[in-house]
Amino acid sequence: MATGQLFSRTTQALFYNYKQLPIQRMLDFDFLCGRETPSVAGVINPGAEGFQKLFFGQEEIAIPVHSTIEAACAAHPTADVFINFASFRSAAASSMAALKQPTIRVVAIIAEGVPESDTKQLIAYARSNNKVVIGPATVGGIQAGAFKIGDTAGTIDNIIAGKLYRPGSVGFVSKSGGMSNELYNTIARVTDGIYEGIAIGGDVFPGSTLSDHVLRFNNIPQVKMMVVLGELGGRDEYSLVEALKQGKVTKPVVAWVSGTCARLFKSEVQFGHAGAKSGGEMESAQAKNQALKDAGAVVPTSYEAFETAIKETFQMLVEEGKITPVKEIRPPQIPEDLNTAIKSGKVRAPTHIISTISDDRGEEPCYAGVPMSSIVEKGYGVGDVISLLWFKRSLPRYCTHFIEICIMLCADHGPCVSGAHNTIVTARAGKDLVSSLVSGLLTIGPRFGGAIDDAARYFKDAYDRGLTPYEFVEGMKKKGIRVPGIGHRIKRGDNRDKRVELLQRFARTHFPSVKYMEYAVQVETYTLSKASNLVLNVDGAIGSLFLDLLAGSGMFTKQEIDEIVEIGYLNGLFVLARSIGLIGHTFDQKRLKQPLYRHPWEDVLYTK
Ligand code: Q5B
Repeated sequence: MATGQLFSRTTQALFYNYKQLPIQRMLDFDFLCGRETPSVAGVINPGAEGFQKLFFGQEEIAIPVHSTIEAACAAHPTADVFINFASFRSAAASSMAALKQPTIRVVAIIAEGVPESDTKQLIAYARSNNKVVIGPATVGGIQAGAFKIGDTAGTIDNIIAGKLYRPGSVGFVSKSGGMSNELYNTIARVTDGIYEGIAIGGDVFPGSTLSDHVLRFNNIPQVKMMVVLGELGGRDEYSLVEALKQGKVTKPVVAWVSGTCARLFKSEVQFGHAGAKSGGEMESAQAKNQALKDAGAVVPTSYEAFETAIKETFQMLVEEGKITPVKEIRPPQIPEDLNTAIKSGKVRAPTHIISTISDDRGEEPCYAGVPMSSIVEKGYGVGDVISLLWFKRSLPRYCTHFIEICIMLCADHGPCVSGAHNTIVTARAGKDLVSSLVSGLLTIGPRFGGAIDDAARYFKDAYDRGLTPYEFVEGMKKKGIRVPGIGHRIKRGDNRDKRVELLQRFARTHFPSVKYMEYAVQVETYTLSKASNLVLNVDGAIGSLFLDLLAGSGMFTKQEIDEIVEIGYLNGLFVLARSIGLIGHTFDQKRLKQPLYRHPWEDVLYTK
């Protein structure tokens, strides 16, 4: 294994498999340490490309996402650490691919359960190519104040408590990632803190060993003493014993091998890690602790005494003048995520949208407070749903039935009307359903289908002001405004619109009052006396009848009626209804495989 420093304050990593939380924790650590550049240069997310937004301090940054390891390495040639968050199934292949990249020097493998034969191949390749593997089954490692792998050291609170935002004098190596978090705190309490900490992982064959890192720490001038936390099982600790015996380790080592309790069990016990089982006396925690002690390490009598042993060793080095404890600094405050702060009640934030008609946050969506299941159980129809979502109340059945009749009667009026024509031409131009539908809907307006609101406005105003049909129609003429709801291209006095008759018949039977409709009929009688095409059309019938519905149902205040008419809800009925027909025309044209429409020359008057 290479000797000396693995990381620095400028080290950058490539992160394999996009995991928002550990990447954000790395970037938060960077900010805490006052790094100038983010420690994650890029993300490799197989099959995906683009950018991921993350925070670097208070600022949002866009981290590039690459679909392959090769592309990421080519784009970020100075990023020499590969943090592998692949699953145990693909971790070995992706780690080998990374090791083969000339720019990658260190590979950290987080996954547990990587096949041992695969790990052995990775180790062999790394050793013969002077590269370092940390893991598998590791949380990673950290160089205090410089660089951190993924979730190492846990939350920001833990990192601050462990003073990991600035370098200390202790090199620490452990098998367990969970216990390393504990030890970062312990070491910070009794020394000037960690310089570097590595969790080698709990597998039987770790990519790099306890002694690999101790020997490396021995070459780092800033590291003045080492703390080692081993565990029962395996013989890794004996390579450290050998190194100590051979005098290769010149700095004090405080060590403890956990798992001494294994002897209390009658049979062999497998602890949390794959490698943590005592195969025989040599692999027991007691034997390894004794061997380390005999080789010159400071080994306490129990885990409880570990902290004191670390403290005494550190104080001895201070007294000998070998350590000048680092000066304490105050780390900057990491801005809290808005969602976390809101959850804890620390801040309040204004919302950007207000909605009063529906809510999908509960177990089932609600329309104006009515759950979907009630809508189905009570046998509600489309009219009831419109009543809830448009008018925010449950209207009586005759009202919702009237709405449904309007929808049915206006669903289509043949292929020759403006909307259907546009839709047909668009569908025949090869456009999709939405484009064909929208092109038809865009024709709905003051002349075609979109006169319902204006009809309601003008009829209401005229009726409420007590104008006679004569005064109303002539008044409109003087202003140069056509009476909305009156007139049709093909309907005449002697060929009335059947839809108007049907709507009027329903209203006369079910509505408590039809005063606005009767007024519209009187207006029609007057306009028909002027020209036979000036019939009350479907827009005029719906407009006047909806005024009767609003006024007669007793469900709306006067102000609410005025607001509905002023905002203009009623063209929505035609838009909704005609969408049904326009969708039908689109399917019809597609089904008939109609070619591109071209209007015939003969049908155009070419003139100068
Ligand atoms: N004149 C609908 O006009 C139409 C007059 C009027 C006073 C009027 C016209 C109009 C108001 C808007 C309206 C909804 C453009 C119609 C619909 C859905 C549909 C469609 C379908 C479906 C028809 C001839 C003479 C002129 C005009 C006068 C006409 N309307 N005077 N008030 N309202 N109505 N739209 O036939 O003296 O000769 O100059 O704008 O309610 O869209 O089926 O097709 O379901 O799809 O082209 O039913 O009435 O008549 O323009 O040749 O006028 O009558 O001033 O007088 P026309 P024009 P003058 S329902």
